[in-house]
Amino acid sequence: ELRYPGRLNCAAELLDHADPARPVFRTPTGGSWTYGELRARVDRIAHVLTAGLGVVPGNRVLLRGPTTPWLAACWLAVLKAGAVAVTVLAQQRPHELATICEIARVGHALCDIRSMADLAQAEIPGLRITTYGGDAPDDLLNRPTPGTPYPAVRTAADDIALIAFTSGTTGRPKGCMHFHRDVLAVADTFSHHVLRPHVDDVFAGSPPLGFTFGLGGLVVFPMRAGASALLLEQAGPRQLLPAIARHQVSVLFTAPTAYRAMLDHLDGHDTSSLRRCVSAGENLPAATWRAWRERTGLRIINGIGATELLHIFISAADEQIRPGTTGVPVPGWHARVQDENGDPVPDGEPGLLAVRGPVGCRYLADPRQRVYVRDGWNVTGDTYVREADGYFRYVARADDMIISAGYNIAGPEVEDALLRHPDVVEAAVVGRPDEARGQVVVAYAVLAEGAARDADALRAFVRSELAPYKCPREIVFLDALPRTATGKLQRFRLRGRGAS
Ligand code: 3SK
Repeated sequence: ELRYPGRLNCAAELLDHADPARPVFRTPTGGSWTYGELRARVDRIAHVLTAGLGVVPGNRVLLRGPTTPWLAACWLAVLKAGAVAVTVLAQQRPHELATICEIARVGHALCDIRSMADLAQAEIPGLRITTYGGDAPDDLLNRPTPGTPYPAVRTAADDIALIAFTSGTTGRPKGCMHFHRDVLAVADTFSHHVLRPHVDDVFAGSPPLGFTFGLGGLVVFPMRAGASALLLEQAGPRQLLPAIARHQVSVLFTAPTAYRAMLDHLDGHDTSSLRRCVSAGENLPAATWRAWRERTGLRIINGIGATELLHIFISAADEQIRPGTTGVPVPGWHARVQDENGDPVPDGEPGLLAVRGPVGCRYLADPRQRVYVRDGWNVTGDTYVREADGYFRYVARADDMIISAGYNIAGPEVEDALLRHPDVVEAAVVGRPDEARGQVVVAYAVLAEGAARDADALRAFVRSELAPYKCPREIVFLDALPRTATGKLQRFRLRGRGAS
């Protein structure tokens, strides 16, 4: 069991234990910050926040900007000053920012000068915005500071450190409150047991710091290990692949779609520095796992995480990895599959995934808390099967099950089959209401450049892979699938499209 002292400031913990001379953040242009430099910059920002801007412990501070060392430094400074970081995504639009600020009662914002337009346009009443990275004398980084170390506020281990927002794939955003100890707990469970990082590791990846997948993978995990991270503002497959060799990246965090896209551009790129490749955010199809293994020799570490639980809670390391499954509960976490009444279902049968561990869901003033947390279990909204030997296999999001003529069909299983076809780059499968059958299976597919849009041939291919009742009645070709800012597929938008 994890034990933390009653008084704990996670930012101070992350900053103070590494060798100050070692690198912590690198940038694609060759910039590098040491732990000592990071600490000095965090202290300067914390002085400005408190003495200059009047932020006091418990105040909520919105953080917005591309993935840079300065954004990470702002996040650490807010926490070191005992305030609460409210991280948002650079893609979030004015009305979303206004809703988040209203829910979290945000009073201050630190915003990269380049990400100001939408925040300014949101005209949030009472919000005091300070930019960073600009030339103005009142820019965060140009303000005078005492230049002395900033003593970390002695927060309690269960004081709130951050509020991470999730809209899931639809609906009003929910703010998930996380404690100082939670930040360390995700590093001391998933990262410690599955990644087993060491000081020479270089972390990199695509998820932004406004998504807890990225915050953990690119700031908390490397710092907890005294390692370093390459922070990329643009982190699509075309930027990631060359960066791996150039910066000797050893731990990679990205999503299944990016692994698939990287496979298409792998030729000529050296990935030999990689020793860990993490995939989360969505289900990882076994076909993608196998193709990556074949081309790189590496086993992708699949994982399921949630903003509600901060990071990954089911995964597997090294030889434990079994393609087509997510893995086993990370040490420190417990998981089971249960029915709608909260009763465990037998192994081998699908049901709702429920987890317990060092981090729990705490929605900020939101009645949906009662839906997510039932009897002390966090019910994630995913349908899973627990196999007899304890491995957890993803079936679908609970609302992605299609019931057609009495058959239960998991959309992701049909997507996996489509993705095994060499022309299919992305696929999404939903149920469309149908008078005779209740629902029929409809697939949306994105094809490789130049591939022929031949729906009949694709349907024949799926029929050769799966039972005929799972075969899509219709296949619609799209240029891109609708996704959230964090890259999750928005099936509800496809369900709303109707027939083409
Ligand atoms: O939402 C997710 O899928 C996720 C995955 C890994 C870590 C954190 C999160 C929120």
